[in-house]
Order: sequence, then structure tokens, then C-alpha cells
Amino acid sequence: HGWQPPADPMQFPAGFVWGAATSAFQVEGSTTADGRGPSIWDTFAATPGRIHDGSTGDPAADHYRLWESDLDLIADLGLAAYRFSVAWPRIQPTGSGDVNQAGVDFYRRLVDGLLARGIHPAITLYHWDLPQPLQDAGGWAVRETADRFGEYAAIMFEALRDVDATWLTINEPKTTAYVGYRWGAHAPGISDVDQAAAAIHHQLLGHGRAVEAFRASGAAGEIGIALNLLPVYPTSREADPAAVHTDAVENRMFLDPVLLGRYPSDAIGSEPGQLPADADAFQELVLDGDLEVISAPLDVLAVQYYGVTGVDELGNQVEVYPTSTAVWQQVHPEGLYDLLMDLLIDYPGAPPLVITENGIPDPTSEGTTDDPERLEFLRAHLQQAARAIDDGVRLVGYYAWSLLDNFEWAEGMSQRWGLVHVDFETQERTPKASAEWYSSVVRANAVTRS
Ligand code: GBH
Repeated sequence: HGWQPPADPMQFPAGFVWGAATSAFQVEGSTTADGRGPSIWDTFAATPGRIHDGSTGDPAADHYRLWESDLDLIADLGLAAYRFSVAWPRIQPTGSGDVNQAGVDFYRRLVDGLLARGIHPAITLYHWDLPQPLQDAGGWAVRETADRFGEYAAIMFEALRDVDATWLTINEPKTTAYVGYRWGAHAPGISDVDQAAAAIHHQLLGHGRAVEAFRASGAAGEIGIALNLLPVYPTSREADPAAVHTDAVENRMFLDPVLLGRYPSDAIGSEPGQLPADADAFQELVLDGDLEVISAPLDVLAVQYYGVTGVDELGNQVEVYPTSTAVWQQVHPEGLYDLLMDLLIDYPGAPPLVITENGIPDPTSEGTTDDPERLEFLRAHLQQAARAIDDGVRLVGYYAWSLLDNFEWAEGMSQRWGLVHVDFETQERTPKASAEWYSSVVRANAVTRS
């Protein structure tokens, strides 16, 4: 009695924000134009052996020059929002001090171009391109970098204070700490557990300083942080304790300080896990008042979801679902539902959620415009998002990763994540089948159930 079969199509709430995302270093190119300083990714990409295909940030997808036609493309797809990041070294070429006005002007033009087309800007302040001089002074392993980040953030809030934007402070502090400082596979290419632990705290402190600056600025819009979260599934009953620990390292180490104002006691200082840094040394980094700054209330929590991991009884991460051509990505759409429901239950005081990244790479490095795998991936994940909304999750938007094929970090130009194909010889853009399909989802504000 009273039971209704679920609707087909699955409708999203009115006002749900549909978008696509990029980041500065991955798409802009023009790495020395208009006074931009060097970033750690310029340095890393110039180091032989670091990037799979030897490519650099130039020209990437040449978006610094093609931004206007790219905005037309976004409008043609009917997207309501575009997420991009600001390259800190365009704003402050050395990471501190004077503002490079030409850099600010670029983002002002981009934002004005979005607004003229009725497209909402979601602006990430830091998507991994730290000014190289700040790395030379210790990077995220030192506390001063958090202060510099707060100053840079304040410059951007002032420059765009009239804009009703969604601001995201730091993109995936976990990736920078673990891949950049623990495993050395990303810039700055360091392999040091203690620096990795310090990089966690100092990025989160930088996030908090930026939120403080945002509130003080009186700028319009809203602010949050973008965390990549990873549902962890034990592969046996015996694996339960190890899975709890992996969940601490992968998820709670970032969620708890931001949302609850404390670090989880089980993430650092104990085997197994990928971050058995020294717990006492970590505590010494956390000064009085830091956790209040880090846990300042947010308007939105941005979630980036790519897949799940399994954990065995020894604490090893193991494959429990098939991977995409990105070997780290175990594809499991229901994991998105599990993650959103876990957040609802474990963090009842959390702000509304927005998914700011979700996607897969093409099966081959040449790329294609015929991408049924991506279309099915997006459909399955959107179905799970709709299910979670039905079950009470406050999810207010979704941004596909990525708008364009681009520079995929250590994979260079060899791994294509775009809804839109980019010919890297001619820079010609061609929407893939998934882009046309996504466009119809956006226009219907709904996804088919089957
Ligand atoms: C996101 O990170 C990034 O925000 C985005 O810029 C990127 O383009 C997108 O994913 C696709 O990768 O080299 O084996 O150590 C997702 C989380 C963390 C996944 C780092 C890849 C490197 C694995 N990423 N990880 S490895």
C-alpha cells in the first residue's frame, strides 16, 4: 500500500547544478605568458622520466588562448556551471607579495564570459600548481605556505568579490600529501612520510585560512573544500580492522578535521597503512587554535568520486572491482551511493554536498569521439546519485571530469578524460557521444533508469 515504482526517468531536484570541470595546469598551456611564474608542475614535467609521454604543461589544451570558444562550447552543451582553477603563479609569480594584474585579468575575463552566458563559476584556488619559489622554501611541509595561501586567496576574493561563485579552496589535499610527498609520483616528487603528514596539516590549515579570508572579505558566493573520498571494502571478516584503518587514512584524516575539528586517532603512527608517520611529531605541528581554523563552517562540501578500494587482512589495498584504463580506478557506481549515505550518517552536521569530479579515461591514448564506456559510466553514477538524493542526501550539483581531454599529470597527454575530444596537433574540439548524451541529461534534469 502506498508503494510507487521508482520513476523512469529519475528526476533531479529543481535547481540541481550541472557542470563540467578542468584545472589550470591541465588545460591552460601558455605557462610563461603575461608574467606567470613557474610552478612545481612545470619543474616536475621538465624532469626527465617523470611524465609518461614526456609532455609538459605546454600547450596542454591551449585553453589560456582558446578560453572564449571553450566557453561557447560549454554554453552549446547547455551546462549550467563550469569548474576551473586559478593558477596561483599567474596571480603571484613567486607565491607571495605583489599581484600580477595580467593574471587577475585573465580570470576576470573568464568569469565575465561565463556570467554573460549564464554559466555559474566554480573556482578552485589550488589545483596542485604551487609557485616554485614556495617549494624552494619547503612547500606544504612548512607552515608558512598555509599563510601564503591565505594571502593569495584573499587577493582572489577581493578581485572577484562581486561574483556569486562557488569557491573551492584546495583540490584533493590527500593526493598532494600522499602522491606528491609520500610516493613522489606527482610534484614535488618527494618520498618522505613525515613531510607527507606535515603537508596534510598545512594544506588543511591553508584551507582554513582561506575560509577566514573569504568571510572577512564579504565576497558574494559560497565556499568549500574538494576532497577525493574512497569507499573501503574489507575482503573478509579478518580484514575489518585493516579496512577501518585504511578508511581513516583515506577519508577520515581529511573529513574529521574539516567537519568535526579533530584528527582521527587511528590514522597516523600505526601500521598497516600508507601513512605510518610519527604521531608525536604530527601533534607538534598542530598548534592551539589550528583545528578551529580548519573546521570553520563551510557552505558546501565538494566530493570527488572515482571508485572504491578493497582491503585485505594485512592492510593491502586490493582489487575488488574491475579497473578502467587508469589502473588505480576500481569502477563501482554503487560505491558513490554508499559514500554519500555514509557521509549523511557519519557527518550529520555537514553542509550540502556537491560532486565536483567523476569520470573515466578513454580506453586508448589516441582517443575517440565514440565513447560508450564513458556514457555508461556517467549514467550509472548519476543513477546512484539520484538514489542517494531520494534517500535524503543533500546533493546540490554534479560536475563531470573533465570538460576537455587534457594533461593528465604523470600520464601526460596519453590519458584522455574529456567529454570533448581535443586533437592535440590542431587543438580542434569535438564533443564525444558522452557529451551529447550528458547535454540531454542536463536539459531534462533527469537520467534514465535503464
Ligand atoms: C583527480 O584525482 C584530479 O583532481 C584531476 O586533476 C585528475 O585529472 C583526475 O582525478 C583524473 O585522474 O599514480 O598510481 O600513484 C583523482 C585521484 C589521486 C587518482 C592520484 C590517481 C595517482 C595514482 N587521483 N592517483 S598513482
